Amino acid sequence: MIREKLVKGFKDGIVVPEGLIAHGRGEAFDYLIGEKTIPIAEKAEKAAAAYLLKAKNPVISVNGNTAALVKDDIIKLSRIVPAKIEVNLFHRTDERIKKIVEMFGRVNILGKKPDSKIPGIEHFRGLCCKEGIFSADVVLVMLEDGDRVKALADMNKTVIAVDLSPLSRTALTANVTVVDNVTRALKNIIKFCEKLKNNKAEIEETIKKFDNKGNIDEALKYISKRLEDLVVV
Ligand code: PTJ
Repeated sequence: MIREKLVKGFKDGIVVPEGLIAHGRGEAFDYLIGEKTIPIAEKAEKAAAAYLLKAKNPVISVNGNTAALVKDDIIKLSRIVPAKIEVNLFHRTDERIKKIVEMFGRVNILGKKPDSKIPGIEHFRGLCCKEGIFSADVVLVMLEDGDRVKALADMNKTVIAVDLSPLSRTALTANVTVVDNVTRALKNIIKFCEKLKNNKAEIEETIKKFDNKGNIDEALKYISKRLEDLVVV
């Protein structure tokens, strides 16, 4: 079903060919973690919810793959936080931006008229909106390019990344790395937002306790142990 959604997105001009390749890479890591949310991902999802709820101007960044796969969950999450949504494409064309904005129907989406630039990122790839990503304190990115995550971190933003590869530059640069499939991750982040909303003490405690580097190490250990357990001697 996930593949079919992406293929349809590709045929409709929402997903780029590179998005299909990226998905294949993600699937390989998903097999390695057993195609389920592993405990360390759940920890990161709770931290992601805490950071989003604490933020003053949180923004959810949307690309072709995430529009095709998890549009409804993005809308749900944006309402519960509440957070702005901005279409921000790596392979940017006005036509794709327009199509993705249209997919979201009446929901207010930024990105159509960029008026700012992420410093250090090549012109088209760095375009963004002043009231959205440019001024955001917390940005949620999913299936994102490493350079852009580094550029956002250099702007002192807290970056939450959903990326199935714990080895990607995105995963290693983000402040909160969620090693999970975006199709499961958003649902879990929504669940934690519902739980943490109005509980300031638990939000603070979750952020204080979260150790991203330790969490990524645990993800690698989990994969390694799983492979060892799968070996039939
Ligand atoms: O729509 P655009 O123009 O913004 O382009 C989007 C892509 C995805 C093509 C672009 O951002 C890109 O090239 O991304 P990368 O650098 O290929 O990184 C994608 C990362 O997402 C890889 O580390 C994959 O393992 C991971 N990934 C792929 N599918 C999923 C995933 N992570 C979570 N859930 C998935 N379903």
